[in-house]
Amino acid sequence: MAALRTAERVVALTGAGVSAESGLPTFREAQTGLWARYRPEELATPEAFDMDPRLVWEWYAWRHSLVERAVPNAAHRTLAKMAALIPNFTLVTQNIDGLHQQAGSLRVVELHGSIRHARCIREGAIRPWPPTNDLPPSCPECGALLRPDVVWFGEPLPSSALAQAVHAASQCDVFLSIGTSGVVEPAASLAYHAAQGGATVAYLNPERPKNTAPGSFYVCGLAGDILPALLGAVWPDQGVDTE
Ligand code: BJW
Repeated sequence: MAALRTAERVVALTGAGVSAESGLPTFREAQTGLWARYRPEELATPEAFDMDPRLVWEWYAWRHSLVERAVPNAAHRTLAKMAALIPNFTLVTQNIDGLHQQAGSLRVVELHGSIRHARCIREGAIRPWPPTNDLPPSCPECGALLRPDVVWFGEPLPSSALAQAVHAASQCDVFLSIGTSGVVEPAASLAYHAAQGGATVAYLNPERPKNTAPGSFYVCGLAGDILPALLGAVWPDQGVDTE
């Protein structure tokens, strides 16, 4: 907490746990209903899309419908407030749901893309999210298949987003890893870059992530509880978000 009070450069890396309290399932928790028989890791791959684009689109169409109904929670709102209080604050997210931006965070570094748009597999052009009554959808310009504009396993992350995240992590005073299991690379290594650069690293999660950076701290709890409490403790005049 003392480190955060005096920090000039802070990086927050968020994962699916930050959106859990907005009603969005985390990536690795059991899926429900129709989707209970599939592992997300097997659907979020270029191979799955090549084999059965309709199935992969149906999964993303379902998730898109959840995202459209979701609203930011106290964790998203608190991170947006922190950005205004810390001289150099970088919010890096693995989430594709856009809830940080909806909560008022500007300059969000999206490592894994966004479910808000689609992309033409032939030209790479970004297209609006298509109507999902006839799946898989085609590019309105060239007729090739569209895909969700997200990063699947085995695909490179957007180079500028990754470079920004690595740079910010290597230079920061405090690195907060929030609501992520820390199993997916290269996002999981950002905490190690931060620790190597001398930052105080803390993991905020209801369960201890598997690989934690040397000398790091672990705070057990839900993001929607811990982050407002942290904000209230470090900046008492900000009040605590209890909604
Ligand atoms: C709460 C909570 C509450 C619950 N409050 N918390 C090095 C070693 C080994 C393997 C690799 C390596 N480097 C690369 C790899 C391969 C691979 C990888 O990491 N594999 C591992 C699984 C072993 N990585 C890649 O393939 C990446 N690409 C790459 O490296 O390319 C290199 C390349 C270069 C040049 C040419 C070609 C290639 C790409 C990774 C893309 C990941 N994509 C996904 C899907 C995105 C789209 C979508 O959402 O559908 O991203 S996979 C999925 O995992 C998704 C997530 O963003 C990501 C991380 O998941 P996250 O957020 O951590 O979620 P969960 O569910 O795991 O955890 C949630 C946590 O929240 C839990 O701990 C809960 O307890 C907690 N929680 N409620 C706070 N209320």
